[in-house]
Amino acid sequence: MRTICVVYACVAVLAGCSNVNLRSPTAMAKLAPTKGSQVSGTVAFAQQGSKVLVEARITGLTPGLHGFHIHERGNCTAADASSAGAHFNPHSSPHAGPGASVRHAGDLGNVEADANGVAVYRAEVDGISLGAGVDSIIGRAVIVHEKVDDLTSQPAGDAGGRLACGLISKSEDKWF
Ligand SMILES: [Cu+2]
Ligand SMILES: [Zn+2]
Repeated sequence: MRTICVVYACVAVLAGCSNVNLRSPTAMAKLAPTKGSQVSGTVAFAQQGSKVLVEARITGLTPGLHGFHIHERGNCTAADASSAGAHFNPHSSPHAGPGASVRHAGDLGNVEADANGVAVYRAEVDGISLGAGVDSIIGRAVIVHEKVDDLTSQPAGDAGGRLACGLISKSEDKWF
């Protein structure tokens, strides 16, 4: 009984200051610049039913559109982030945009930087999850590119070099 009371107290406190469902898994990626880049940022993920809400804030960009993807390997160690591999593509689909019914699961489209080089991104994405199945993005990487993703060129939208890379990790459960 005592345990139950403690849990309720924690949930009540957190619910007051957060609109994220406490039962939904969340994950984070901290984007760090590749060699010669100034681009950094944070990406937050929250499971919302069968979709994942992706929210990002990225700085140090040139104004305009930049390709934004989940790549298959959670390895940002190479100076150019080539270690993160290709786009996350568990179902061997062609490259496309986030609105397409057939696409790489990791195709998040583009972020758009303003005149100050700051991009804010928010989208509900299907085909990925924060669970344990083949669609899971935990342990993979997020990449921001030099150029616009044209959403059609194969295999990666002709988005050019990799400006920042971040490993996707499950957020710590702070409420228990
Ligand atoms: Cu990419
Ligand atoms: Zn792709």
